[in-house]
Amino acid sequence: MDQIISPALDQDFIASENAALTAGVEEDYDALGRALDRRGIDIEAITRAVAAFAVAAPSWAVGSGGTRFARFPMGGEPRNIFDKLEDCAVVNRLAGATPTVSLHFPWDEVDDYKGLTEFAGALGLGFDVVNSNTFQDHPGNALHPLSYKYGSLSHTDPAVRAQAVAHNIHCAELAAKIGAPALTIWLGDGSNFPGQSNFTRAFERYIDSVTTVYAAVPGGFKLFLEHKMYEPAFYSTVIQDWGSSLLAAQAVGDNCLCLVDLGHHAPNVNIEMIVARLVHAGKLAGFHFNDSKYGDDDLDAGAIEPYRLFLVFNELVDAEYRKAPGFAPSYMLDQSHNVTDPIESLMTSAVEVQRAYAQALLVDRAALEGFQDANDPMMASQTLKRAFTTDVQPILAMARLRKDAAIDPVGAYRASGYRSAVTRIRPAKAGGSGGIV
Ligand code: RM4
Ligand code: MN
Ligand code: MN
Repeated sequence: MDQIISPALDQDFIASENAALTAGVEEDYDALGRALDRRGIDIEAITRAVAAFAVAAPSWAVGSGGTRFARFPMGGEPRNIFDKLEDCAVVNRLAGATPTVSLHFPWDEVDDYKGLTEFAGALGLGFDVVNSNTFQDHPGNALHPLSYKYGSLSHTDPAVRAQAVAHNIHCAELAAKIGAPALTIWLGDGSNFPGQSNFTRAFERYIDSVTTVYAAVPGGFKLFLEHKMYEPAFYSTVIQDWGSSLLAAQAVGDNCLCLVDLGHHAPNVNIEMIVARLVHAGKLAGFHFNDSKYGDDDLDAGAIEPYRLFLVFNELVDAEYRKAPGFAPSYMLDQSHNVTDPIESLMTSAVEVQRAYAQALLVDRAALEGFQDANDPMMASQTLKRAFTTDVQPILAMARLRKDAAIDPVGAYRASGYRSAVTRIRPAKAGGSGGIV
């Protein structure tokens, strides 16, 4: 394997990039500390919580994404999971918030998982929840001889269902090899035309298949069901909403939970309320963070609706504050980058997710509860707005500085020349086909 010779991973380089910015960060941090102190908030407690906050990077997001129409490859695209991990290490090194990577199988399959885990460990990375893939065919893969064109876990043909079940069990086995705690199942099963599929029978077949997977995985290992309103199916999707997801998770068992991908809802859906309902049901698996204006746009977190991201975190911090039983969501990014450098986008998203968390930690929960009980909507909404409009940038920068990450991750990344370095090492991939990766 070629050796990356970029300074992006080098501590001295990051320290030298930080040097010119440190005095400004300290000054802003002290000023914010005094302002928060007047509100009865200890800035150090917030900074510690932010520094401890982590969100997994998706292995599939470090290459250029595509639209349905085209894909425009960039220089230095990762050729395999090892290259992807190197890119993810840069994201983590500079932004200091993504110490784990979420793998996608069979895209990321290798022969030697011990070697893969050691390779990741040497880059300072671990593994988070893994993902299965029965939303496309895998030509040449002996484990997938049958086509998923008409579905997978809910397919009418028991042989295709069995193949999809076996793949998910296989993914859980791979997860165990790399120390990943759960498997997320998202599938494209659905229909394009009214009448094409029987809603009830397809849902029952799906539950039956997931129950078979669940019975085969070790106790304590979790299955996350990911709903998505539409795409690739454009009329109906078997697990199209949180209601279907919750019904299925409840039917399958205690360790089967519901994963919320922010881009998988109709516009205007109140996602933060879905979060509250899943917390109530003890079934919130976690998130795929991204942002969107229309559909599953997979834009950077907080790029379009930062207030919505804050409101989601407001529910999460509220659950923490109320000590909701069993509350331990997994956080992952899930994005596709068509016009930006994926490393820059992933760092930006990680920072935005941390920002929403920091803002939500600033909400005066006792005051909010008082305003809610007193039916004072003006003061209640102002309590949220006050937290949201507080500029927490000095907290985020200080948390990064203390972790030896970059105060300005994108600035340091550009100064490092990493993209040009990997472009020299990794030959450009030809091709202009559409598709997610
Ligand atoms: C889907 C969904 C899944 C992800 C794939 C690549 O839309 O969000 O989580 O695994 O894309
Ligand atoms: Mn997703
Ligand atoms: Mn998606």
